[in-house]
Amino acid sequence: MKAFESSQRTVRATASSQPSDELRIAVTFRPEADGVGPTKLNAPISARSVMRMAPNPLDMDKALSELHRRGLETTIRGKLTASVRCTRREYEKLFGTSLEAVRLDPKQAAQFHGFYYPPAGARWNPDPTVAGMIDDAYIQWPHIYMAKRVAARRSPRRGSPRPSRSSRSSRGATRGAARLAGTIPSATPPVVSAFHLDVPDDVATLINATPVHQAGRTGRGIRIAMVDSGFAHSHPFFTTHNFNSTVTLAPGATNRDTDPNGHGTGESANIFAIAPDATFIGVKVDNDRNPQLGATLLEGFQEALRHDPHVISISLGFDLRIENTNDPLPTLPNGLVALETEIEAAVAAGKVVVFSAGNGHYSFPGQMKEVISAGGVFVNQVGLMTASDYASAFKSPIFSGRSVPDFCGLVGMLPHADYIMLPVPSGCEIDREEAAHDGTTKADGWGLFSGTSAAAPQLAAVCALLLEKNPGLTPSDIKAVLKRTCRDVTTGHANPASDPAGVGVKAGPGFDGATGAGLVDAFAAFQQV
Ligand SMILES: [Ca+2]
Repeated sequence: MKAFESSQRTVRATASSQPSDELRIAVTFRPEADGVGPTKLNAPISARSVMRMAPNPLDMDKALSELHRRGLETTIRGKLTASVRCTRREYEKLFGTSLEAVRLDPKQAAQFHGFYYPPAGARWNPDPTVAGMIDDAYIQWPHIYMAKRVAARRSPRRGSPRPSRSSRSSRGATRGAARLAGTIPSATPPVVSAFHLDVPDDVATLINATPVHQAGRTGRGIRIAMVDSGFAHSHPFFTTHNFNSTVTLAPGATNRDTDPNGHGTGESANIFAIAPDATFIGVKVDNDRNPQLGATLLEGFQEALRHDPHVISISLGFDLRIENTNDPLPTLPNGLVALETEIEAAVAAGKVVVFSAGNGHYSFPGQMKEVISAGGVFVNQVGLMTASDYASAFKSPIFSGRSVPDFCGLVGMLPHADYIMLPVPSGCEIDREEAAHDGTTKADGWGLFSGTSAAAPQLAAVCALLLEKNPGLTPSDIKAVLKRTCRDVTTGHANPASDPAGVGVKAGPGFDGATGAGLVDAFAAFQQV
């Protein structure tokens, strides 16, 4: 790995108020068999049925070259879907529509907050040649980072609001970080008074991975891909431990060495805590200069697949909520069907896919049936386990019978889930923002945080330990053995924001809605494979 360079402490560009003219689009295709594409199927797709949706690769080539003629450039191609980009004008012309600017709540921890999308009831007259060659083409929304929470809509707001993202405060923060950019983080965390966990040892101990390591299994030979903001693995914490990491750029992402947000860098330490010798493939999705040009979650997932990973860990997603309510969306938006299709195809190909359950979000893809949905359990100073009230738990109205989460990793409690001391680039967004309450400074390169963003990589790394011992395990074998061997969590409740009643699903003896099967026990599962 390279030495820590000053250029790595860049600050993510402030999202401009004007949506980008470059659109990020997911294209789905018609299968050969009966011609009904995934967005027209009107039903969830399963790992068993997904390959029936596979288009003829030659038809896919023809469709993409037709799109290319109209200005839609393919950025990356998946098994069943493709990602393309074009200008607003090209999209409007090709699909006979007009787009409007959409603005997301600036308090949401989203990739960016403004983009073009067809308004409800917009006209739609696609070019017949292109319409005859594809299933559909949907503009992709920005995803959100699963380290921060969503607030319950029916309970009173508490605490002070987060620092505003107004241009004035953003400029101030940028200046401050630039001034402090000479600071090289320490390989060891700062001392803070609040109870917390350190990586790697405390996380390995509580997930019960330490006896697995003592038995000689550390993830060697297993490829784990993590799709996230970025991975500044030249932070002295990672170089001191000599972890095996490579970083690749998804379409639109810039600079392998930086992570102005800090989310991917910090949460990736959870993987190394559990599977220190796994082959880590970081798929960076953020664009440091213009967040709106970064990779979509679909582009990131497609890039991850190109590296043939055994396990994919993603702490990003979407909050499928009826706007301004505490209620989940009853149907999957068509724009997310391409991502759903590609994930099901990956599971069908034997890849273990782990997503965060959300922090009060009705997370997608975390609510898909065939992914491992990572929830949260908090273990206190004396080892007592309780459901994290920061982590999501809900029944999915989209995927019938699906209860989120499957089981849990380690996640802190409301209000901020300040729980695990994680290494981040000094002066990055997380370093600056968490300093308001986590006992560290704004530029020390360490932050105390978690969220179900921490749980997904912990569970993904446990899966790697099991696969190292028994490479023949299928994704459903792994889910079943982890479920069977979890430690039962009987107290506490999940985040009220992911409960239509606004209370938070309760934990109880046996399988419960709040924690699923409970807290994962790496050694107990390891003994059974
Ligand atoms: Ca800090």
